[in-house]
Amino acid sequence: MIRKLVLQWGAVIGALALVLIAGKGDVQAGTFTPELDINIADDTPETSSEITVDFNLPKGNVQFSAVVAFIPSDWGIVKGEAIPIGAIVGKLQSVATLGLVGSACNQELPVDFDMMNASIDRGDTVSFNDTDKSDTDNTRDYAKDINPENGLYDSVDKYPDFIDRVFDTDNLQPIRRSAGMAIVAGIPVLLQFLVFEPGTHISDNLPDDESLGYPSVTLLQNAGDRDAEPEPGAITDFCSPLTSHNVSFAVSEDNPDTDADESGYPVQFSPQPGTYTFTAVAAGQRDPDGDGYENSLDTCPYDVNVGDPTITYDGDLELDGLDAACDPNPDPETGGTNSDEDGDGYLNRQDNCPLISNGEDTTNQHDEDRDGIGDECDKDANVADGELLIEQPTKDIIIGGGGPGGPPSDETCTFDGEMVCHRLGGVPQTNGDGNGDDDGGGSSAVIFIVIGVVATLVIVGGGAFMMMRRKSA
Ligand SMILES: [Ca+2]
Ligand SMILES: [Ca+2]
Ligand SMILES: [Ca+2]
Ligand SMILES: [Ca+2]
Repeated sequence: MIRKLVLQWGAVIGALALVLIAGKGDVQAGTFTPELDINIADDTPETSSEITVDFNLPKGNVQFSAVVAFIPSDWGIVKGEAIPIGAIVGKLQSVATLGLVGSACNQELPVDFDMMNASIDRGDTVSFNDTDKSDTDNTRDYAKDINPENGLYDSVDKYPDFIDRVFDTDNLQPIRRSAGMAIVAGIPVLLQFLVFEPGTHISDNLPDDESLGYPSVTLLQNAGDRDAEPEPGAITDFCSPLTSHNVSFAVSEDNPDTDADESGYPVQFSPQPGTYTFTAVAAGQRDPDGDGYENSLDTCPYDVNVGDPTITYDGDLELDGLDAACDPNPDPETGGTNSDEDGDGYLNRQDNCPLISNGEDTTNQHDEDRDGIGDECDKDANVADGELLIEQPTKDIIIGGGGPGGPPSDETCTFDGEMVCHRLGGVPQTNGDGNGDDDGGGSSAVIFIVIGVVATLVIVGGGAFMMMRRKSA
């Protein structure tokens, strides 16, 4: 434990050192060193056990643009249909670092989610928008409880339609989905984990190697939705550090918001004795000028900053949010202090073109290549600027003292007389368990689908700033 703390502090100090160097004008790529730790409460083979995942981004790192976690294919999981909708299957606690209303990144915000088993019926959907303008509550459909009114958010009972617009492949069917809601600054924030079959192509920028296991995708709000319309909001930056602590329960717990009894359903089963590798693939946001600040944080994405945007006044003496490297009026004595320099409705620190009007009456922040720089000021609006930093942390978990590995048996997967593990026919067992053999489970050409136990408060696709563009209450 002490060693781990030392390592973490080492990472923080390293990141700070880089920021200091970058502030002096050296061109370097942004730092991106996400940390993954996974622990299992009970290492007994073929039993239902709680899994804990910690996924953190140290201070000074560029923010995530995407995270997909992979669960070894030998892990056994109960299929989504075998657990009641609304049952609590886990919880996630996170601490995000935010910049509010154009200020530096100095707001720490703890956010907790109870994760509920949620519908995977893609034929029965709910919108992320407020489609019923006749009511007066201004609540968006995903955060309502009207259809049906049963104590569950409609985004638990129904499949959010925007999910299909996030991925680079059409018509992806998850095996399992869990959803949680937290109210942040009056905004209902939806967090989802979706688990897909091994080899599923999630994003053009991320690997889809079948041997990695089952991809578990984390979605925050409707980030990555190609049809989403941004809005000015109070959250103007989403910064590091970011911590997340995610617990996937051994068995489901009762949801206090419903009348039904949803407790005691197994959530997942450990495999046979062996060593299994969990993998996370994370992409960091781009930083074309190499000053250490990703485009969503950098108001001068093509110029090395004078100061550090996470520190108040640094490089921005008049506090308008524009770094002096590209601020047309950086002098507090003679310049204007304009927190919305181009007057387009987006504060400078939220605006993806802070010097060119691209507000809601024009292109509304459109960013074709999704690099965090709006089309209106992007040197090439069709080619993302800056390197995509990819990191792939792993964690080995030993079950039953180690062994040849393999999925749990049918008997293990039986609950209340039903075979509850999800199985796919005709799909060869993959070897993503890290034990270097062919799993020895040849007779069972059976795949056990694994829930999204690995997750973090991050997003696939368009970057963290979608969260900031929800209107504040
Ligand atoms: Ca810059
Ligand atoms: Ca300034
Ligand atoms: Ca603008
Ligand atoms: Ca762009």
